Amino acid sequence: MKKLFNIGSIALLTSLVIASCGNADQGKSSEVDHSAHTTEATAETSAPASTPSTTAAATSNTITVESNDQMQFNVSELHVKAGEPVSLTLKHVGKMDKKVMGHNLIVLKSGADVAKFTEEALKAQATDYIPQSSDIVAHTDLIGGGEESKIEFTLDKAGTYDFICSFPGHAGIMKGKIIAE
Ligand SMILES: [Cu+2]
Repeated sequence: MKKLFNIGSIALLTSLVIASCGNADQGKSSEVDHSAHTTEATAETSAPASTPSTTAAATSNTITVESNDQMQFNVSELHVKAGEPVSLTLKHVGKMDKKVMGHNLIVLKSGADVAKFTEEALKAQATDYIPQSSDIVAHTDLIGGGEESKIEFTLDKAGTYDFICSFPGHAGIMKGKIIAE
């Protein structure tokens, strides 16, 4: 029964330890310390409970990705189910025109040469920097501030797929991975 509380109580115990460090006048602080150490040691071997989960989005085939005037996507890793349709909406939450700070989101085939693709994209100004390429799984439109573009696609095979914004100069920062499971 005691083990059930291990994971959930790490944060509490940590704060107790911190509190006890700061409050030397607390008579029971050493007692708390001992239990904290024991619990932490157990938790370490049982589960990666303290792994940060802020960027690891839950697996979902309905996705909204935001892009902004600072040349950023708000996510770098997406998890979807393989073999099922994915509905992805790209939003530009900034204000700048697409000619200056345009964004798109291009999903590339697993194993595609991203650097090579990015070079090809540079030459494709006439088609909003979306080149004729067999490496593309799906792509949104190029959008500017306040706009959005929605696409649907299916990643048939489990694996890792790169996504980028192909607007000139953006792919180095505006990139990420879709993991199909
Ligand atoms: Cu961009």
